[in-house]
Amino acid sequence: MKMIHCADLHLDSKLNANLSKEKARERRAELLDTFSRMVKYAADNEIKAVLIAGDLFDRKTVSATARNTVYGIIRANPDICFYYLKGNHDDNAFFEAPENLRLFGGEWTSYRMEDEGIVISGAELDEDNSGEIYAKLVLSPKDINIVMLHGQLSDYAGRDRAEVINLGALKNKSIDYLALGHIHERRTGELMPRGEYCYPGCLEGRGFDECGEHGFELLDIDVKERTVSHKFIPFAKRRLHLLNVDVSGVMTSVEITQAVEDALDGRDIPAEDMVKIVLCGKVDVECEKDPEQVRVKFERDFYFVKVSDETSIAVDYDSFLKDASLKGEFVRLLKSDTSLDEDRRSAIIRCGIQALSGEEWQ
Ligand SMILES: [Mn+2]
Repeated sequence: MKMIHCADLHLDSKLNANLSKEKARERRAELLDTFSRMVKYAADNEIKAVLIAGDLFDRKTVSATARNTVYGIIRANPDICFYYLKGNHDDNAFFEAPENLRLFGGEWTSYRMEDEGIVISGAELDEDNSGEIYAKLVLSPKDINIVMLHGQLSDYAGRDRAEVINLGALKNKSIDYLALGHIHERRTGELMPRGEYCYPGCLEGRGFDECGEHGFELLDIDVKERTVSHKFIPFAKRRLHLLNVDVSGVMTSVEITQAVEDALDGRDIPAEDMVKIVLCGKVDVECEKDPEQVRVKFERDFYFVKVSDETSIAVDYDSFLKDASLKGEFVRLLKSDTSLDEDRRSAIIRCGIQALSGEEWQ
């Protein structure tokens, strides 16, 4: 008996932090399409249940397109049962829920799968119930118990406000698999005495804080042996990559471009992926660097490219010590200004040198 466990799809995200309006729209369509592909995977592989552990949608208000598409996909697959536990971004959008969609509420709700001895339980955490809800969870040790929750483990600093899941309070509850949602990277571990917990991570990465492989968890339940095994299935259409390029010592944008090219050579990044190039290291105050020129050079190689200049400036004060030019005078003046810290001083020096060299400020 196989099941899919996914979470944090964030369908209908705005996605406008990095992407242009057109690309954001295209990417939104892709997120929906990945959900659709996942359900097709379920249908093709005789998977009978899809667990969605929260954040199916990104916002309280869901677009008609996203809602109708999701309803349509669920209705078109009546042989698959969808178990959907809402997360902190989801609204109660399913007022006319398809028949094969199982929902949960603020108290524990359990669904027994026919003839399989498998029970799927879940509760939607909020600030009122999250304290005492664990004591109310009573499961039979004879069943194969799958429990769904959405929230963060206490040792993880989430960026969104969400209820904390008390893993300790879920021990010794006869849980075989704890299907979690909220943390966007895959994470799994032991849940004593007979189970495991798992965050599958988000189905598609959306920002550069969600780099690497994304997908869902495939559960294989052996009803006779009473075992639950699970493995990660990479499924995202595109991946995001962070490429740190140390450009210390370079003097021109051409050299920076070469350094990025060398760094890219070592990574096998497919053309359909998204790349953020981070320029780092210390560059000379007179280094001519134009991040936009670097971006334009690589923008056709990938679906999306962003260049972030995080270099700091190395000022070789000695080389200006005896420089009689205006540049030398300018550097000496700033060096003697004790009200400036080193970062600020070198930033001003860089702007000044560029201005004195007749270049645009950056
Ligand atoms: Mn989420």
